[in-house]
Amino acid sequence: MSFFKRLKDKLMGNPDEEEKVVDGHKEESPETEVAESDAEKLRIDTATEAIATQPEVEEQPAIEEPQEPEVEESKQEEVQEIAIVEEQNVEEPVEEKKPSAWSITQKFKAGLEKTRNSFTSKVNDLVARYRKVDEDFFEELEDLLLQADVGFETVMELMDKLRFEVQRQNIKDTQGIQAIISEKLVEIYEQGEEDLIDLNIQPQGELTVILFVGVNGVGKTTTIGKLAHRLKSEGKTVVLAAGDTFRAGAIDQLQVWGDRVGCEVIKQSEGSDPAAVMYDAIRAAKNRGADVLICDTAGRLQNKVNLMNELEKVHRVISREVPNAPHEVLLALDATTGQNALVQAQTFKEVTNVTGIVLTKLDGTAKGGIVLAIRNKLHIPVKFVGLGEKMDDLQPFDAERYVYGLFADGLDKELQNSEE
Ligand SMILES: Nc1nc2c(ncn2[C@@H]2O[C@H](COP(=O)(O)OP(=O)(O)OP(=O)(O)O)[C@@H](O)[C@H]2O)c(=O)[nH]1
Ligand SMILES: [Mg+2]
Repeated sequence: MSFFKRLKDKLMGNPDEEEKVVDGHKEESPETEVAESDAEKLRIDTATEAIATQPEVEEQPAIEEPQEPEVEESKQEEVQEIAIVEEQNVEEPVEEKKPSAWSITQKFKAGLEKTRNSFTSKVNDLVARYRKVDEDFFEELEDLLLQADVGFETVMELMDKLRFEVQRQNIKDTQGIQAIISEKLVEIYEQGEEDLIDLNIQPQGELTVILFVGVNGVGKTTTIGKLAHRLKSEGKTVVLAAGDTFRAGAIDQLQVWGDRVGCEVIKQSEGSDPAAVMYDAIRAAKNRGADVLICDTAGRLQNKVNLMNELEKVHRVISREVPNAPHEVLLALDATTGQNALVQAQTFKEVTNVTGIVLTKLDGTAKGGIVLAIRNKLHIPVKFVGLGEKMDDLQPFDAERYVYGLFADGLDKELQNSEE
């Protein structure tokens, strides 16, 4: 099967396994229709984008409408409050419906928009300027990849593969080079050691403990909320431990997420010993027969020895109370900090047994190539990526969807051509 056929199956899902979800309701229609509808979606998405890239038509000046009488300030506040409550209600987890493969693909596409706009437009520009593949073209391409934070080793590996492929297929023209880059990037990402992308969840009836670590502001607490939502939607009972007793407001922030997602939050007062919170939380989780306990911790600056000691203490308590726990130590890294994220990861790796990385705020950077650098440098799997601030914007990392996010526009054509 060709790369693009495989890619298409992955991005759109195997129609035999997919459930058709229309406006939140499962449809009982024959499954072949699903395939058609997804292919249709690709066409529509492509068409919509083509329309979106048309020069904008100037809007007609609006006819002035009579002004609404001014609402008193307190009333306005009331209205706003109601709006917020309604918004939260919208986010309340409803009867869970499985998102379609294509809708997850679209999340990657949206989350990688900044990187795509910056990187792909430069690649397009390069392709237009060069037309023919030669050594100068390769060198400029190399620079572009380095600028996108892909990382030196990965870029070198990719360039070797590209040169080889271009020679093998006797490619002269720069058109279509994006497709080959995509194929080779997926190949690089998926080669080598088996990645443990799936969370190490214990068998039914046993408690799984997940510890989050990372420096200030990288998105630990937010990610915990999103992950709790994801696990709950899989039918698991989740308890949260407010282990960040250091930063003012941190406990309340986790409580807000707990309320939103519908999880119990075990907490003590600000300034108390985080290890004691963990102890309480484990007891509570066990008493309630919870499946997963997710532990928040304070943002740690890696040079503060006492904070690192504290982390070790937390770890000790957890492993004493639950055999083989924590089952996951997830390091949150902020994608917008670029190469600095790699430095943080190295330090945390030395202090604690990091089992996976959550790369947050991928939507906020134009240098989304950092995913590849992390993989190459650290050999720790990127288990999840943060693609936005909404509850369902945390997605398991997926090399194919990631590459699609980088090159969506170029790949849509290839995917359509590979229809048969
Ligand atoms: N755009 C975007 N913003 C995110 C994402 N993840 C987290 N954030 C934002 O990042 C900010 C910091 O997130 P927190 O969850 O408070 O970070 P933290 O690591 O718990 O911070 P400390 O508790 O201070 O250590 C918040 O404004 C989040 O909304 C993401 O994937 N995309
Ligand atoms: Mg926090």
